[in-house]
Amino acid sequence: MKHFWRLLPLSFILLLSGCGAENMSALNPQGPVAEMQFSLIALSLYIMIFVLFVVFAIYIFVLIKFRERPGDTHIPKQVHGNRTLEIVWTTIPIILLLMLAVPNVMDTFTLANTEIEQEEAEIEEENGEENGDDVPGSVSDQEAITIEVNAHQFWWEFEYKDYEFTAGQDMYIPTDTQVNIELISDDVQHSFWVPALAGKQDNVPGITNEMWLEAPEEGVYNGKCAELCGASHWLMEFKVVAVDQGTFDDWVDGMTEPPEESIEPTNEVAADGREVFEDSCISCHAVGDEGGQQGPDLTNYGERQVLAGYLDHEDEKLEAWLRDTEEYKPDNEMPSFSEDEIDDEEMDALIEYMNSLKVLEED
Ligand code: HEC
Ligand SMILES: [Cu+2]
Repeated sequence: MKHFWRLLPLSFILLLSGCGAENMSALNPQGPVAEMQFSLIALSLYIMIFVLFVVFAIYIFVLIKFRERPGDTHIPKQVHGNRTLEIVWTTIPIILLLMLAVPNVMDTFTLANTEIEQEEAEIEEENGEENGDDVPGSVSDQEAITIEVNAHQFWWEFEYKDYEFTAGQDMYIPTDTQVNIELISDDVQHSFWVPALAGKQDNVPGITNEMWLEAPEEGVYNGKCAELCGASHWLMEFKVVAVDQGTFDDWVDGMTEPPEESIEPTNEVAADGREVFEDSCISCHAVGDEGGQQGPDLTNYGERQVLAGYLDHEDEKLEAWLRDTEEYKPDNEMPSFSEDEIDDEEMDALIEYMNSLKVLEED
């Protein structure tokens, strides 16, 4: 263990890379909100490093220069106060704190104001014809959309306010568009966190918290609950799926009016599956505008990135989940289904039906 200390930098790197999983790192910011927050982190880090070096340099200099030397019994000159020094060491911290405070306060207001980008977009639109097209990377010219995020033990519900429908687990958003987010909870406190897109904000029962984010590029951004909310808190994951505007419009159409096949399947096996679904599942899960809201909306289940937030989206996993939900998410609100309730044949039909639940055309 003599060289144990050598492991320290290594463990630090491992720690950082653990947080740096693809598309799930605040250190790899995407979009205006995350970039703004990252630059604040960077600014305070640089200031702290500067202070650290200056203080340690003075410290080491003083240690060496004024150390006790053998045979030196002379007592140094005794001083009381030094106006110049005191002014210097009061002014420098004030300047440093101002350098921290001004951008922090300004960005805090920008981030709290969900109208800001919208207003700028409108102004841009008004001036659009006169000064030509907008600057790339500047505020978007699309209208903002609003999503109400209702966090549940242990899943996510996304209500698209402008379109009046609900989606579960996967939050689709159009790229380069401001997405205003209203955070609520009906049970306990949760926290909505998509590290690559924006800092976290709490979902608090009885309060609506607001934030906004914007994704510059198409892709899947991982999100997670960041507030201990129960036994399966650590499995309470979701995805933000950023797609181009055209795909998003198609998705919205599909979610508001799912394909006929999802409601009355022509495929015989899927039709049997739909029956099982109507018997056992529809009271909690909606497909289209039919069904309960006690569990995630399943209108686009076939296109889910993962199952129940974190399981691989495979038939075996779905069956295992339905047979024993407790095994995969302790304390979750969904019942398990034994073979007495749903036999193997019905199970296969149900899975076939579930996989057919898609709203986007396959290419
Ligand atoms: C009492 C209400 C209830 C019933 C009945 C119910 N579920 Fe669920 N279901 C839930 C809840 C709540 C969750 C969220 C669990 C979690 O992740 O914490 C869920 C999650 C799921 C998921 C994962 C969703 C996703 O987006 O990945 C699937 C799939 C699912 N249920 C399918 C079914 C099927 C199929 C049936 C019928 C055999 C069924 N459920 C019956 C409440 C219910
Ligand atoms: Cu939670």
